[in-house]
Amino acid sequence: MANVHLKKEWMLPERMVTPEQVYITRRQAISALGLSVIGGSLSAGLFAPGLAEAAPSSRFEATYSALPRLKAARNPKYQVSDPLTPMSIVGKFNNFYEFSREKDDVWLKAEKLTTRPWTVEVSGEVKKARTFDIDDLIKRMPMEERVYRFRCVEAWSMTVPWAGFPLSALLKAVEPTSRAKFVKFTTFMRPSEAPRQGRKPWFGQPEPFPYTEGLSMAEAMNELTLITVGIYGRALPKQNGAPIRLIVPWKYGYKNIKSVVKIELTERQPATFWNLLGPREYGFVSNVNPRVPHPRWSQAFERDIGTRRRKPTLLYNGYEEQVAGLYKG
Ligand SMILES: Nc1nc2c(c(=O)[nH]1)N[C@H]1C(S)=C(S)[C@@H](COP(=O)(O)O)O[C@H]1N2
Ligand SMILES: [Mo]
Repeated sequence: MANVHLKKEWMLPERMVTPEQVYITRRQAISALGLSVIGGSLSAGLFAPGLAEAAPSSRFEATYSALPRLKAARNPKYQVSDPLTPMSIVGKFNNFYEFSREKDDVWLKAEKLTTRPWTVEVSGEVKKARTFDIDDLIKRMPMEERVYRFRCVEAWSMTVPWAGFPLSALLKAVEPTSRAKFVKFTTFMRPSEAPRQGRKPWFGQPEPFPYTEGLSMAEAMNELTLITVGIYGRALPKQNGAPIRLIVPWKYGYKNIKSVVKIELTERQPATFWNLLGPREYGFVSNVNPRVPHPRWSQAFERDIGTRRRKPTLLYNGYEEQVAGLYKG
């Protein structure tokens, strides 16, 4: 089993991202209570350490090998020269804030998520709004496998084979109206399964669950935009966003919303989770761009979580040919 405990020093947790005012508010609140806080370790000290070390890796293997296999032929058009990132890493290094602020215990905490029955409502500015049962949807849509690069805003990256179908195929089926300008995605809201969703605001703003994301119609219709139900030839593991998530490989990782229950076509640009939390740090568009630093770190390089190599970040994460046209002018 590959070592999944990555060095911490190059990890830039998105939790550091909570807007500066929130931290200031928390600090002031804490000092007002007469508690002491040691600078940067503020958030680290407040949360229990990950459970991954304590759990046997056989638990991971067992859960993973119980996932149903998916039939999806690899589309040779979408290949990447970087080596694939092993599932043992992809499945144990996750951002899924409904379950944890850490990365290495999401796979254990997400076990609680019920993924059947599961429906996805497709509604809003469409002529044929519908609620799909996940298994019907999988049967109905043209399934394929694509190897994509994935780049988190925290400057780590991976390369994996996803299975799914173009979002455009689903949108065509519901017939968007001429007023549809954006697509809004929403994750489940179930505090009984995902305890962080029920957390009371604590010295500052609450996190705006359910998690939401959005794309413009043109981005949603782009050939690369993939509704994803599988990885490495099996159904998605819970920690990776079972049973259905979005993959938009030219955008930062947080746009790749997990465990989607609703897809809504809208006239107006929707609010999104990270943009609500940190509007100055997380824009709506969020295209991977090595020349545009995050306000608190450079985006010029990234760390591959599989090979652990540092490599230069590519404009649009290497997908310039497919998407540059969307952003001309
Ligand atoms: N619902 C939901 N979707 C989410 C997140 C989340 O916290 N909740 N995290 C995002 C972030 S920041 C990243 S980097 C990717 C991580 O996907 P992975 O765990 O499959 O690598 O999921 C994205 N989708
Ligand atoms: Mo991310």
